[in-house]
Amino acid sequence: MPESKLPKEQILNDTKQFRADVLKGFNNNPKTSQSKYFYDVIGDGLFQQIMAMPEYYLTRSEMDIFKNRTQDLANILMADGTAFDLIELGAGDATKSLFLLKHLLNRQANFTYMPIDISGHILDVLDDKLSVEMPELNIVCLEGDYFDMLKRAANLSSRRKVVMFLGGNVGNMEAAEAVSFCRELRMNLSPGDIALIGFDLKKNPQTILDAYNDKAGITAAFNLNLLTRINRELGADFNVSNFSHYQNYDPLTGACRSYIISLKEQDVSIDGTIIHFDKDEAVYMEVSQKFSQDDIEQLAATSGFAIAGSVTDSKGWFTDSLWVA
Ligand code: AVJ
Repeated sequence: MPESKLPKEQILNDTKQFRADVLKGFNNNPKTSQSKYFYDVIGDGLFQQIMAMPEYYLTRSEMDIFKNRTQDLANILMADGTAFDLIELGAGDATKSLFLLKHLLNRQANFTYMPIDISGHILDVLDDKLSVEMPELNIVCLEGDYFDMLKRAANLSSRRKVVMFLGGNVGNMEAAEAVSFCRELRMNLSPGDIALIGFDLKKNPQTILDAYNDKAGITAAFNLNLLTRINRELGADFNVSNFSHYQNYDPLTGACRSYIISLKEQDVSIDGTIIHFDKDEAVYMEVSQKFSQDDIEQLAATSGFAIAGSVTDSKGWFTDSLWVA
């Protein structure tokens, strides 16, 4: 839904939360920000450009899995032969899942597709697209918070659940956050249900760093756009040219982190609150965590899942791991 079409109260609440989170983060020491705020209309467009850049392999790698290893994915999902609800967290335009949906329909799997997204507009577009492309698909759109909607899905039907969380989005969580997310996911599932989660794998460190430090500067623009968003929505006066993007990858921990660096000592006003920046001070923006198979097994075990299988792209760069509750 375009922002202008949201109910007025919703906009006020969202802005209130945004302001509170931004002020809290910029008053932290070290200063921090939340990556979920990258995605305004301009940020969405820049992320589309990121997915199309030569260095950003993640989308192509997971697409390779959904295009070319569809049968292996489906075999695990259909192993027990019973009907199921195929739930997708943050479905977006479902480009990858479309291959799986088509394959499942061809095999006459008995399932309902339930995309969950916080954007009702995105779900409307998806619903229209799928009813044209796959008129025989059963689809129930769920608009709202992931776990609220998982509870709704459980109330709607008592069928087996398969929950997909693709794109390496779990990588945007700090380690402890990822554990609590997976535990909460487990608590919302029943024994025998499946989680299908996308993980970007540890690989040559330079390949990873390049994906987040592209030559054309699109990732830099994506990060710096948050300052422009804060200026526009919260009445701040960031001079964006006084900041630069800095990316770091630690091959030992697998953490790929982005920062914004203040190029000089400066004061910025955010909605009347003055924030001081030292020269070369860093604001921590985002983690894109990379995993080994061991890391994945450990995360599954600590959150109460067993691994049913995994499907990896032809380069061995990205994996979709299937966990049984
Ligand atoms: C949307 C979380 C998969 O971390 O790779 C891309 C976001 N940030 N470039 C990622 C992102 C900078 C992306 N995910």
